[in-house]
Amino acid sequence: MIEPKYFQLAVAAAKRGKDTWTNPQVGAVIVKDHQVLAVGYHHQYGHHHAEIDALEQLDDINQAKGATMYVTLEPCSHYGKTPPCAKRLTEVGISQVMIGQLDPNPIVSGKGVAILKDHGINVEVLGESQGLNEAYNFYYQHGRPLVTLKYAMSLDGKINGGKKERTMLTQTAAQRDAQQLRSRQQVILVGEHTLSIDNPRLTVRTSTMVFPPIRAALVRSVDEVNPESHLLDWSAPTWIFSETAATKQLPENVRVFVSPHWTPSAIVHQLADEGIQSLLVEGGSHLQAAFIAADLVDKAVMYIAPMMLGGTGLPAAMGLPATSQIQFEKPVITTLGPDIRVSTRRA
Ligand code: AOF
Ligand code: ZN
Repeated sequence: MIEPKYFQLAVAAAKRGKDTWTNPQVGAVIVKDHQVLAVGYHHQYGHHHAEIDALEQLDDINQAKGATMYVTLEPCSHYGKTPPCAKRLTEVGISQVMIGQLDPNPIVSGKGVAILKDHGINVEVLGESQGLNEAYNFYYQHGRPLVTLKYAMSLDGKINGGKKERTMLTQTAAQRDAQQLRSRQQVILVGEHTLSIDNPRLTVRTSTMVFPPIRAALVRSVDEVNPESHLLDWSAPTWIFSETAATKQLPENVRVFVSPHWTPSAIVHQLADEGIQSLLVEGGSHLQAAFIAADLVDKAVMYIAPMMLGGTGLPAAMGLPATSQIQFEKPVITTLGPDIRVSTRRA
């Protein structure tokens, strides 16, 4: 019988995984005679999987004999960076495995369960992601990254004070929150105007990351990118989507993708080919409108600052008439210092 409290423990452990990069966050708990013997999780991309980490927490590997493992994701069946977890569970004598969700990754999907069952292990699958690995699951379900639109605006819908330089609208708490949002993304994209006017760093400064998000920009010509742009510094990898190839030397952390006509759909599919599961579109308004028009918005996070910028012709949150309508779920509204965050997902 599945006991939810052990799953909750496994989910909490999974969430401790940082820098799992394109791998899922996974937690595992070993239980015997109503006692929790070990709790493990996937700490970081390339490190042990959660099941192995849990086995390593046991005082003695013989304790695994006849024990039940609760694991948030189906144990893997493939030889990747580490040998298959399902095989290891059969070797150490685990007798029951309670699984949160099947692994949507086709290299594993169903095969892990099959290995366990073939060895007489009793397997139950809850069939729930328990809120974990939203982008990972989305990627395997839809074959493309989960796209989140993020922007900050004034009460009158303006995103910039119009002096051809960056306007900070929100205060510290909202800025920190936006950093947290960044830290959960694999790629952060901006358009040409934002690149030249804001000169963003697109880095995560609230925590140190082994695999920081890749910074990306859509430009007409990579040769025209200001060599002083923060995006060309070495703090994280940078991908540039350009209509023309580079004729100048670029730093080694910069990759250029060339196509005569980049559309949101072409960018998203290029990212999918690169195995990218989550994309944050940070601005500016034209780029965001293009994603809406292409019907490529899965989530939206908007920060609203309690000010009106007034003015005529100031850049507004959406720069172009977006030709599609997208219905979103009832948003979650949070106050962050003096600012408001509205966050929602596609209905
Ligand atoms: C598990 N437990 O904790 C994780 C799993 O690159 P590798 O070799 O580490 O394999 C990555 C794949 O393994 C990943 O896409 C997913 O299918 C599975 N991740 N599986 O049993 C874990 N992180
Ligand atoms: Zn594994």
